[in-house]
Amino acid sequence: MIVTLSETLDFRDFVLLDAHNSETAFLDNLKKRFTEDLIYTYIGTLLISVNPYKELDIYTKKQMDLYMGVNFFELPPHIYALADNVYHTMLSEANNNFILISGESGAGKTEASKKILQYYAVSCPSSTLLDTVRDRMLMSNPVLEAFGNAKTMKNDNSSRFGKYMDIQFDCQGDAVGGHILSYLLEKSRVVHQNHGERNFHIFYQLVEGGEEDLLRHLGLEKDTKRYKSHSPGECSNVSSINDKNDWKTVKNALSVIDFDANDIEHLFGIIASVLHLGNVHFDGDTKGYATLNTNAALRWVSKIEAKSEEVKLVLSPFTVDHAIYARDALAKAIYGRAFTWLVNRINESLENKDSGRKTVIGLLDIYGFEVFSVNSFEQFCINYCNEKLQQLFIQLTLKAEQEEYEAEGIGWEPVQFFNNKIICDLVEEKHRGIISVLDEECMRPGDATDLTFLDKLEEKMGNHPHFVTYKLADKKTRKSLERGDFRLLHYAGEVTYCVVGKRRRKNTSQMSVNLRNMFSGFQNLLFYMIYSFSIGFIDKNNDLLYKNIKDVSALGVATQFKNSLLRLTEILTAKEAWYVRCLKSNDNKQPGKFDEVLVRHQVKYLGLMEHLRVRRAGFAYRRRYEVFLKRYKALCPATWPHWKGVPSDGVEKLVQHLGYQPDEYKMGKTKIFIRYARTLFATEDAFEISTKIETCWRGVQARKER
Ligand code: AOV
Ligand code: MG
Repeated sequence: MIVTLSETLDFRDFVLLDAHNSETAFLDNLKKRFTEDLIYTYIGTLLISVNPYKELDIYTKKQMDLYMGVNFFELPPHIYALADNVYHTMLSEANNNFILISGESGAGKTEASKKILQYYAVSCPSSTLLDTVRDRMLMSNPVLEAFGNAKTMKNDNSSRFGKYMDIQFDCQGDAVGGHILSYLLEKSRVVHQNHGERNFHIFYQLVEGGEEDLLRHLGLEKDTKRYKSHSPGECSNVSSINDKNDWKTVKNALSVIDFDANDIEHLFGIIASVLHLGNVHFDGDTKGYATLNTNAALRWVSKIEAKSEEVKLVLSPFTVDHAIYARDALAKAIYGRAFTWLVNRINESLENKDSGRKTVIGLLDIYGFEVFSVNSFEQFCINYCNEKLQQLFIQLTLKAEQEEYEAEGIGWEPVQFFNNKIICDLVEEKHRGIISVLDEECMRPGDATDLTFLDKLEEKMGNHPHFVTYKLADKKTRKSLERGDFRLLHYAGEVTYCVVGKRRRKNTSQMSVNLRNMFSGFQNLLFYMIYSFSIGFIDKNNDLLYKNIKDVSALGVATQFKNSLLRLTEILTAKEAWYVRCLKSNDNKQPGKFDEVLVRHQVKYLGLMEHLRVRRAGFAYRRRYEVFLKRYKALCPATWPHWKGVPSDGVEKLVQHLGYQPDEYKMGKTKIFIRYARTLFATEDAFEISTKIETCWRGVQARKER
């Protein structure tokens, strides 16, 4: 298919436009396209997607076929075009790639990542053996979503864990395996949800959709309201969610991923035991200590595995509050471990044991930036993670891009941008950042409390321009703060974090020293629970169990998370990056509504205008001389079939032969830089035509010879 130049010069790629570079024009264009259900727009090869909140007829097999192997700019912008372009780059350059999908909560990241995976599943070459891998990869989604997603105030299917998935391809381009890394699951949701939110989907799916026999075996009733771990969210029914159907999907998916009946029984045993555990009730005795009477819920916990006598415990000398805390910690620990086991188990089923050379496409879909009326430790971690990804984006596009021009000796007027490194440092810097202070306070024996933690923060970072505590609140942001809160001025907006009673506890998680002592009173129950429900992810040796607990407590949760993000950044920077920036169209999940204020805010903080400026003033495309020459050498008699001289001279000959004007390109030290997409596009068209002519000519020759 050949498209004329005038057809390509529309608003679907901001870089192609010369005059429309104001923010208002940018938004007008997005809005105009959005109202026509054109949710995708490019800035060069970066894809912007605006959540339509309605089903569009653009994800059919026919659409996939349309985009397969077609030049990036030939067809209207689409997530399939990006997926296809990444795939072909990977194959032609034999390199590793990743797609960074970002945007705030509810912007459409998870949907985008699923569409990309579906595209590869349908469009890549296939064989019977590989069909299994591909089915498993696809089916890992509903399973992980069931256990790791939940309804929040922002999104009915909000990812409560971070996910990075490598899809591995062999040199023929067949998808041959995969691997998933998961990041910090929001375990606290198992025992508490804010009003209007839900626990993880799987709990409702099991209770609503589970077969009679299974529920009887697990001692569950078909009434989610009976389970205390589901309140005070109190919103088991959500119109956009069909738990019964989803249960069927998940059961089917588990069997595709090769979970046997035993695995499934254990897995749902755990889910049921977490539900029962939430119903375990403590009474206070005459001295105020917690007693755990024979309790129907606990009986079920022990009966599910039917391996033990009924458990009867008297917890002493812990108060009722402590006992509840320990119970919840246990529920979170069990669920967290089950989730880790699930990810490992899926990874086993996706593993490709063949040692042949593979290249990968990585998909990063994490929890988006979020601000609720009350924000606690989880939001702190999630928003910090988003700062890190924004920093990566800045590093790779705005910073590295401008540095590359300098390194290649290309004349360049720098484009200013806000670098959020200052906020990342505030959170993560060694010995000085918030996480370090948090760890210090958690590890400090004696009188450390949430308020001493806040005082330390005040002392260490009170002067930081992005940090506000209650003493300074009025001066810095003119908005007051409660004693017990602090505020961060994130790249994407202000967030007030509530510290008191939450943060430190959550950082030490379930495994603080005090708690460990408390667990010794709980020993039977803890050991029983983890021992009897262990399904391979915990050593069944009692000593090891305690060693395990001790190790976990040595590093704060936030520090572990920080380290895992550091490793993720290393994984990503070793690959070629592609970007999908998802925008939320409105805050009410309303189909077709474009809230200009909301979208403008996102365009601003995502740095899209700066990105466009760098792209427009700079060069849309760059290719190493060797790569450029290899692809297009047939277009010039001087370079065909081989160019024997220095590659840059060959490229110069080639582009002059093609009629490139001086303003269209620059020759760097190792690469050619092409200013406009249309230039490369025309070259690519010429290449396609020449390939077609050559194919025809070969056909004619062959017929003649016959
Ligand atoms: P998120 O992943 O970015 O939020 P999702 O991908 O879950 O957001 O999208 C939220 C909802 O928006 C989906 O459940 C769909 O209803 C709708 N939606 C998103 N993209 C599309 C699309 N391309 N077409 C139609 N509807 C769409 V979070 O995980 O909360 O950060 O943490
Ligand atoms: Mg998501």
